[in-house]
Amino acid sequence: MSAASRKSPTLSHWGAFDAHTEGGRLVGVSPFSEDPHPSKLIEAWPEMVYADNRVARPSVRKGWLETVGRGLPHPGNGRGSEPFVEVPWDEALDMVSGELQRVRKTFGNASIFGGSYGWSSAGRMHHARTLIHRFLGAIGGCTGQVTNYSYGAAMRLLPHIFGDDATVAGPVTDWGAILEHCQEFVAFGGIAAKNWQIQSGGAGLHLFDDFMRDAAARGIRFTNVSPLRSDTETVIDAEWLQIRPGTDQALILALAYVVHERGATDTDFVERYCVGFDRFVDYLNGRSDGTAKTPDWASRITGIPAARIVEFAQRLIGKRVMLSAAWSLQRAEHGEQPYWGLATLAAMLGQIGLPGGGVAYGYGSMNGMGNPVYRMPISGLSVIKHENDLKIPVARIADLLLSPGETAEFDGRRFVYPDIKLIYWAGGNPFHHHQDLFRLREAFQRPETVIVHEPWWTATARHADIVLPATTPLERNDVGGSSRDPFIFAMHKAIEPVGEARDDYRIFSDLADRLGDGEAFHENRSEEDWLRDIYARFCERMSVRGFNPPDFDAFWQAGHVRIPDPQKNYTLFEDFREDPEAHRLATPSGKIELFSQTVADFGYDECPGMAVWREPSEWLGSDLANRFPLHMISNQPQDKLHSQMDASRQSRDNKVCERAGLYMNPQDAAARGLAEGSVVKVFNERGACLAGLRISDAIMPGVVCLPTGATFEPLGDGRLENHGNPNVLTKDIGTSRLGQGSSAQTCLVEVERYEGAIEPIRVLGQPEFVAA
Ligand SMILES: Nc1nc2c(c(=O)[nH]1)N[C@H]1C(S)=C(S)[C@@H](COP(=O)(O)OP(=O)(O)OC[C@H]3O[C@@H](n4cnc5c(=O)[nH]c(N)nc54)[C@H](O)[C@@H]3O)O[C@H]1N2
Ligand SMILES: Nc1nc2c(c(=O)[nH]1)N[C@H]1C(S)=C(S)[C@@H](COP(=O)(O)OP(=O)(O)OC[C@H]3O[C@@H](n4cnc5c(=O)[nH]c(N)nc54)[C@H](O)[C@@H]3O)O[C@H]1N2
Ligand SMILES: [Mo]
Repeated sequence: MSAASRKSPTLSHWGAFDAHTEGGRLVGVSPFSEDPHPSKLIEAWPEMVYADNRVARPSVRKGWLETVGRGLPHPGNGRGSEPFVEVPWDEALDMVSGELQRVRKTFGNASIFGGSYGWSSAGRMHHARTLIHRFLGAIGGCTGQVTNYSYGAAMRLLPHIFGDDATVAGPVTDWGAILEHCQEFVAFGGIAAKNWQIQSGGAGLHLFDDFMRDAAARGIRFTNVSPLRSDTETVIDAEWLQIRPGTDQALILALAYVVHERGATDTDFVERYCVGFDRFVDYLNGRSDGTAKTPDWASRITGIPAARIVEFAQRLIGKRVMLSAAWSLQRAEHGEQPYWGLATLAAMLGQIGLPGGGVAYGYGSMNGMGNPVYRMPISGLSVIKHENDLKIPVARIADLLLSPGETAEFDGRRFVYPDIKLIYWAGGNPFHHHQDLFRLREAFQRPETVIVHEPWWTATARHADIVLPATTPLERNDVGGSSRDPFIFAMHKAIEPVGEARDDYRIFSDLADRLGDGEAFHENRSEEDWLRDIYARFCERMSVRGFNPPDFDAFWQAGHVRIPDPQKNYTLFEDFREDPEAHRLATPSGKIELFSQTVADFGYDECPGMAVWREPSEWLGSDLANRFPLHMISNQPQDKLHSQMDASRQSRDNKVCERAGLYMNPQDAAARGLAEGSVVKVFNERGACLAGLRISDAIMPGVVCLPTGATFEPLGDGRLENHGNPNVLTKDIGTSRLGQGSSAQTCLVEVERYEGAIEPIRVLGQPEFVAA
């Protein structure tokens, strides 16, 4: 290595790695030496830090400078279509602090929307979303967001059933217990290998391949209940049960019907550990609503032959069964239902609390789900509490902006949408994550000012008024790790900030100083002070467990510390099963609530007090399917994290004609005369996007799949998107009034050959700039 060459350890949501630099420039990466199956996604870093779409300097939308920036009214348009003007940092910071001051004085802190949902980057200190909440808390507060896009509906539902959300948020029964004891692993939505590359907070270990190899060797039987075969494409030889999207609950109810009819319900279990089974049985056999949930009934809804449903149910009887569902299942209208249904079925089979059996949600959805239970005790800066504590359910962002003063319901409560005058976002990309993006685009025109911190010119940055360039983790020091991984990582700054980028911490510190709240935000601490503090708190918590990590300097030098592996496998609800009195659940009854009086009392017909089938507004059995006969799944992209790294070679190489690939069954393609590799138009009443066609028999007929992540590129002022962003098509409604989660998977479309002129993709470069 030459004198100017260096290797610096660091971490991202897609894995730990060493950053290689030469002469101060990032030239390559090598995976963390202890990771058995590192993700190739880390290879995108060198091109991403210098990508064409980096934000180089603070930038302000021209139309904003000429209106709100001069004390004139906001005309209600211009975002996302006007050029930017670059300004010096001091001017930009004065503008942002002046605007915050004006808005909080004139309209109050509740008119500032600082929910700022999004993944930010790995690293505990420089976690943008935490920092923005700390900053806005320090200056008097804001309107925030609760729950998440990942499993928001489940987060609210499951505490009513189990007393908390551990079945979805973890720790769940680990793979060790599953491998040793499980016979039948049922995976609704599969356990997609692509998703295991990712861990929020980053991971040193990618163990999925090893778990799958072991499972195959032990002959554990896997059933992939999904519209996509690829959801279990690994060494396991899973049986593929094709199901119409959004109909899983009908299948689950029919499985329960067969189990009960065969006298195989574990009555001891449902009596001793659960409440409400009788109410559920009345519904199951049709006594309460006139419809028995038979295999024939479910077959008409799901498209699965009745005989196959019977055979499937019989296979589960008398076996050690793990019932699992991907988080995607609840990202749909009535997404609460299949989760409640699976909990009920697992209870009927008497599996809950048995090693390797029961129910849990999210195996395969993210790297650490099912890992040994490390409970890595690492936490970053705290947020500052404030009086304006209204937090809307995260996925109701467009409703919030479009309907100030209106009342909405959420998990048994009512709240009123405040009138938002200023949006502040750091570490998230609503023009990636939200549904019905043309509606969001309209909603985003409403406030007077939109401020965004971003390393890259994302669609959200392009729809902002003031964009401040943020550093990437490679350009700062940090400490990282995830509760689901055994490592705490020293994240060394590898290169100087690119362009004029600054850390979010420094930006917020300067703003807080300008607003007179500096000390509350930064406590006069430097980056190094905070890193030592984060590490000291980690050491303190580990020493209570009898493990004494090395001192900070030794840790920093080594690059990581590994904490001990747990001594035994983990089984969720094992203690409750052993002694339901001593380990009462935090539900009103202390037991598993197959019927919840609390939920019933909310009076939500779409989410009553127990697991039921409710028809979604869009599915292959609805009238709308006559006009839009294809169900569109928009799953997580294999070649990036959400919209992050869309400009990388890995992401671009996977595109078809520069656009996201739309997967379609050969039958559907033939019926429409569509050719592999051609540009198609995907459309419904909400909008349309262009995509590149991929014909594949790994997807069932009647379903198309357009993974998320293509950067939103509207063409003109209409409702046509150029790049293959599925969220111009998805539906923006809550899962139910209970969960109010995202309903991204509830979406019918039609696909046709695209006859118009094909414009090049421009959104992965710079926006337009003009002089002031
Ligand atoms: N149709 C459809 N839509 C979906 C989903 C779906 O299944 N289907 N899934 C949903 C799910 S589960 C999720 S979690 C969301 C994800 O949605 P998001 O989390 O909003 O998506 P990301 O692209 O990860 O956005 C993170 C942003 O933070 C920026 N960033 C990274 N590091 C820093 C930093 O240090 N400072 C600052 N200021 N910014 C930084 C990145 O550049 C990126 O733009 O999408 C949701 N949307
Ligand atoms: N590579 C990569 N990995 C990721 C992410 C990423 O962006 N890239 N994002 C991470 C994040 S934030 C999250 S929350 C997790 C999400 O984890 P998941 O929600 O598990 O991931 P998805 O890929 O959205 O969905 C998994 C599969 O569910 C199936 N599915 C969809 N709808 C239905 C349905 O109605 N019924 C049935 N039976 N199956 C259905 C689809 O075929 C899809 O492939 O992934 C994480 N992992
Ligand atoms: Mo997510």
